[in-house]
Amino acid sequence: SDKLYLNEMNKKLIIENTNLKKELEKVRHDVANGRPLRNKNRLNRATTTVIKQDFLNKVKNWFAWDSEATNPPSWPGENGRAVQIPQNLKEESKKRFKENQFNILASDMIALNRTVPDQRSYACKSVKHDQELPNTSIIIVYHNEGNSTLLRGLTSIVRNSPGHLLREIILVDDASEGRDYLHQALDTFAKSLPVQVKILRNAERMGLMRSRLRGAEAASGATMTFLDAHIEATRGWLQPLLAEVKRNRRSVACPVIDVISDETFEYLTGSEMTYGGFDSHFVFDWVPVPQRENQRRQHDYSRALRTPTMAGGLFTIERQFFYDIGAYDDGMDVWGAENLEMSFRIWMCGGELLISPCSHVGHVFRKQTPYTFPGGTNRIIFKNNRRLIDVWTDEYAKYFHKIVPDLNLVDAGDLSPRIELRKRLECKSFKWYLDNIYPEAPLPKDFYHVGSVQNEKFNLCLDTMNRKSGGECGATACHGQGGNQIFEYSKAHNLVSAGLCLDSAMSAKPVKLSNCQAGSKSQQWDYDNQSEQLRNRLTSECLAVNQSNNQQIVTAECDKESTVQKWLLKDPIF
Ligand code: LR7
Ligand code: MN
Repeated sequence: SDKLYLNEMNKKLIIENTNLKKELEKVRHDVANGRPLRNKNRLNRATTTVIKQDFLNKVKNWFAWDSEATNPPSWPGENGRAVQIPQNLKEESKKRFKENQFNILASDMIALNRTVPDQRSYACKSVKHDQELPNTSIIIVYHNEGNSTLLRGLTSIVRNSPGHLLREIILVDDASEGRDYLHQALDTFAKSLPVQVKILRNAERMGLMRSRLRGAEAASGATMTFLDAHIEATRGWLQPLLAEVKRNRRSVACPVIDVISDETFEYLTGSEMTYGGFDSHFVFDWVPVPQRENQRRQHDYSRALRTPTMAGGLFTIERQFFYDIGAYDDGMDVWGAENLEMSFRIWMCGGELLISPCSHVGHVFRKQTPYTFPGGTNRIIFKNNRRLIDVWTDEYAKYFHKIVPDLNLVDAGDLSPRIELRKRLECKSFKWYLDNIYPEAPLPKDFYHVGSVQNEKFNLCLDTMNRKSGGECGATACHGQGGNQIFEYSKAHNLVSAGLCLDSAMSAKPVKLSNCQAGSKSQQWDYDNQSEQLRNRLTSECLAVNQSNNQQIVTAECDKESTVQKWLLKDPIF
């Protein structure tokens, strides 16, 4: 079964792709006519029973870990192109999508060493890196990962990293179920790589945080580079990350994360104009890089961005600094919230979190997780979030508990070790973080009121009804539970909930929830303490309960006597 996988791959390619068939015929022809093979000495030790030896030699050449070796451009997915699934395999590819929540058949059709376009800008290519960079241990944890995605990730790392900078690759199998290929065949593949690979296998599911902790314990490099298991590293990806850590050992450096399509495995360049933030519910989000940050880096787009948060999966950190700053919270389970926890911690406790625009790594973005959350998704996510919020966000913890009241249904476990850590490291306040690192955060900061907005006569409170931007604002019976009835009345005179602004562009029409735009008059309201009215600055009309439909909020000509126009700012959180 030596090189079984590789042979399997080629078998598939031969059978499934007619272009490839032609390509292979050419190779056979070349070999038969005695044309020399390139890089003979770099060939792998692969053997096969399926494919003739002369042909295989050429194929092995293409599989060389040498980054110069390229495949015929007509091969599926080459140069980052989308894969076309043949008609007769479409049904199967759909059926098997849920195994990984991506199209594993598309991935299987792509060579492990496919090339993707060099993602670096001209400015990045001309950066001269220090020759003496610290080395790194790559740490990849996975639970039930696809085969070709994992192997292509490993291949891309080896092909695109200077060998002397790769201390080792550490794989942590987080108790994958079934999936035979993750055992002996993976061991064999790992042995064939020109880098030391350690494979640790958890006896029980530990979740990604504790798995990464286990991987870190086995690492010996000067730095550690954490990666997800469905990635493709691109040309020159590693040096910029290591250079940042060398410049400042308290820097944690992320690549730009490019998108590998979950359907076609097309390689799409990620934006260098967005970086990490979070939404109004403390969920990681990509947000536009603000002007202030581009000014700070003097519009040199090869310089790293100081990002408020990281996505979590892909970053380089000095090995000792990882521990100095508190590693991971080992009380977190499975998935989620560890990315913001680490982001807040890095900034608040004296580190620096960066995205290097010169480092690009592709990641298969999935719409859902393919694996289980033992004990229930919500319970785990809420628990992790409590461990993030309750330890790191000071007065905002109260706010978060109000907007997500269900948080209180779960046990956060023992927080004292993390609170202790925060004290020991003498970390700064969350307010400091918001003021200095993430002033654009969608959290109430300068406000008159955060709480409910209530019409007493009808016992109705403004309610987002969980609607998205463009939806109508609603009103429901005041329940005092917070959630969707929490609104901020800001000093900029916006009424904000879930990051959306109450917007009344047209008189007498239902009031909408829109993306907030600084200075937009349709989103500005003046509250009159005396008359208890909220007057819109664009239409000069007043916020009112729709008399013919209680659930709806409109504006109407201001009338001090009108009971539907009277609003009280109640239940302040801060
Ligand atoms: O129980 C588990 N055990 C594991 O080993 C659950 C997961 N895992 C592995 C999993 O197989 C994968 O290799 O952990 C890795 C991350 O899980 P994904 O790929 O299902 O997560 P994701 O890509 O959807 O999520 C992002 O957010 C997570 C929050 O906990 C992690 O920080 C992921 O590493 C992170 N991924 C990225 O940052 C890539 C860019 C995505 C974005 C935005
Ligand atoms: Mn992932």
